[in-house]
Amino acid sequence: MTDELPARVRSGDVPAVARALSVVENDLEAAAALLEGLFDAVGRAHRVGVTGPPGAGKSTLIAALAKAWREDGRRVGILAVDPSSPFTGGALLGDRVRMMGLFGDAGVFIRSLATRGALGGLSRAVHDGADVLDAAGFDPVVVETVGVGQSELAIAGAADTVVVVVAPGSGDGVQAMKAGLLEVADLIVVNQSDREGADRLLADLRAAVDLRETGAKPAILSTTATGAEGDGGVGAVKAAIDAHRAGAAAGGALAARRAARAAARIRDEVDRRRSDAWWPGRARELERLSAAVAEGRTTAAKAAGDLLRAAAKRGAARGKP
Ligand SMILES: Nc1nc2c(ncn2[C@@H]2O[C@H](COP(=O)(O)OP(=O)(O)OP(=O)(O)O)[C@@H](O)[C@H]2O)c(=O)[nH]1
Ligand SMILES: [Mg+2]
Repeated sequence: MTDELPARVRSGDVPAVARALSVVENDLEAAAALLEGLFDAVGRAHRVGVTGPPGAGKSTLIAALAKAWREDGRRVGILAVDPSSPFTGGALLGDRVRMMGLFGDAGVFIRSLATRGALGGLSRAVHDGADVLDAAGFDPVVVETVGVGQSELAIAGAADTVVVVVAPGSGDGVQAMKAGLLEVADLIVVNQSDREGADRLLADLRAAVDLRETGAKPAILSTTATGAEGDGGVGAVKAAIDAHRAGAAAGGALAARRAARAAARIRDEVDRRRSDAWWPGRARELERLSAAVAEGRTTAAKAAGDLLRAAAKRGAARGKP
């Protein structure tokens, strides 16, 4: 990494932002150094997580929102985690944005982060990538994830405002809600409201949210992100996203959420470093115990206990705590 990369990112230089995101994606040590040059410029952007079942219309909605934000003069940064699969009928976010006529607009920055390697690594890359876009002056910074697993939920939950997008039929919106999406949603959008079953889904979701006894109840809106008369409800979603942030900032919830996010990042980093320092030199022990577990002679939990006890004994013998 060159010394001037942080300065160029801070000035909003687009090629520098692209390069910084490659650093974040590929090089742990260089990413840490890069972020040291950015941290005091981070924290201004509104981070918006958009998640929901495959094919609900997340990318289409984000592109429509981006167009609306551009009309407000805001520069929009977008990270897409796990870009569209051929199975969902979804399209690449970049294609959506192009269709909105935003291609070539330097005020919209889009990047896909691949789900390579461990999910913990991806989560870190998303946080770091959002920091880069934030420092570069993009506001809002939007992260699209397909919210099906708990870990993807965790990534989406690392936002100031979480928008859950569901659609009639697509993976059954109510089912997705049961899988925990309802708990992380600050705003629920029933998209594809032009399609059969949208009213029913809306009613079901309203009923489910009304049953909630704890926590703030998310607002529920409906959209036709592909466009309808007027703006298909996109303007109301944009307003609700802004209103959530304003309310959270005033009530202290935003600061609390950001502190929790920071704590999670610190813990992840400590865990990673401890793990990286701990495993080398234990390959043979691991191999022996793995065979024992695989052959049904012990359990994985007991094997882990054996490893930790042996390490503690050796540490004590060397006079270390
Ligand atoms: N009828 C209708 N179709 C829509 C609407 N919004 C999106 N679609 C279509 O639904 C399909 C999926 O849209 P995407 O925006 O790619 O959905 P996604 O949730 O990002 O999909 P993945 O990223 O693959 O999970 C596309 O064919 C869109 O054109 C809508 O409001 N009405
Ligand atoms: Mg998508």
